[in-house]
Amino acid sequence: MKKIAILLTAVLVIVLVLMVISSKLTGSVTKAGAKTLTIYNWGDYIDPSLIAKFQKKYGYRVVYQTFDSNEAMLTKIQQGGTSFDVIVPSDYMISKMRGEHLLLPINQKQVPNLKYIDSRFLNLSFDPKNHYSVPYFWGTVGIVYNPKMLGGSKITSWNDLWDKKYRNQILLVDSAREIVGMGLDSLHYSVNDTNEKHLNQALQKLKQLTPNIKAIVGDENKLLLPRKEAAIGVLWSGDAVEIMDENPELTYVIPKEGSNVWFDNMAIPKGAANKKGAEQFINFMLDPKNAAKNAEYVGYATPDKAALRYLPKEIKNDKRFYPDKSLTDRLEVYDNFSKAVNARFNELFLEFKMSNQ
Ligand code: N2P
Repeated sequence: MKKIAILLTAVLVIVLVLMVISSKLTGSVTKAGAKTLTIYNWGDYIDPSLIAKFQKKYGYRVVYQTFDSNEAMLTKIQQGGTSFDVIVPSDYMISKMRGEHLLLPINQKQVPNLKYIDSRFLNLSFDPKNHYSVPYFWGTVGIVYNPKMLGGSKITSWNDLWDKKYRNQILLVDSAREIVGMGLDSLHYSVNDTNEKHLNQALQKLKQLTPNIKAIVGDENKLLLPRKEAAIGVLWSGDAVEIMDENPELTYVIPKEGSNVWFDNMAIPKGAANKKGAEQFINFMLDPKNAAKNAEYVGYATPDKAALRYLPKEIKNDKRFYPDKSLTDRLEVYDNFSKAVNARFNELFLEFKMSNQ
């Protein structure tokens, strides 16, 4: 009898040890037994109540991490080490990651809510059949400013920013592609221009903006601009919405020389530990009510056509943030650059930043 008890205890111990080892290996089962879903998204880019709702509905534990540029996200994925289930790259980054085989195909059968997405945002050149990406938000790069602080002056172009009267008034978003792109646009070149002569001209032009720059910042712009620490911000459209909600004195403009229009997308990276959960999450975010709630919270434009009916008129009819196709057709989507060109853009941005210190 004693022998049997010892044997049973030994078997129990072995089973427990194996369970612990296997949960460590898969990495996606928590001690409580709930599977985890690891999301890697831009900062300030989701209504937290939706994460809570998703956890409750599907029983997953969500681990949520953020990044502030496509390039930072890519580096982290390339390094490996952490396995993410859902990531949110922009258009050109989807092309790059597809090219590097860093994305898993999405099973569209698991994402029936894809039917709610406006066809204007489907089958775009970076993922012609949406096999690897599902639209999340879209927007532009532009200028938010406080006319009152500028004595009623109106800003309509990138070149207005170089006006001497805006000394120490500008906050720039801390992102190479956007700022080098602004330099190129101000010279009436394409944001995708890689001609070395033009890039140098853009750098020289950007350096001339230095006296007007107060700081180069990330999401802090959403604190500083409403508080009138600066009068002008170069940033992404939805951040302007948040800023204008805090302080209605500000307004947003897409500069007349042109700008970038971008599309951010949910995707599943290679090595995802919970692909099924990732597809459930993607589908959940496309549910019209959830998409509307998210859009209202973060301020960015939703590509979810069925969500629009749940959004207040002032939001969905605001052409500054929901520009018509006729306007966005005149804007540029970023090309997917080679490693070398990317490195060149980063280098130019760094040199520009150094001249601001
Ligand atoms: C979120 C900004 C993301 C917009 N704070 C640019 N892709």
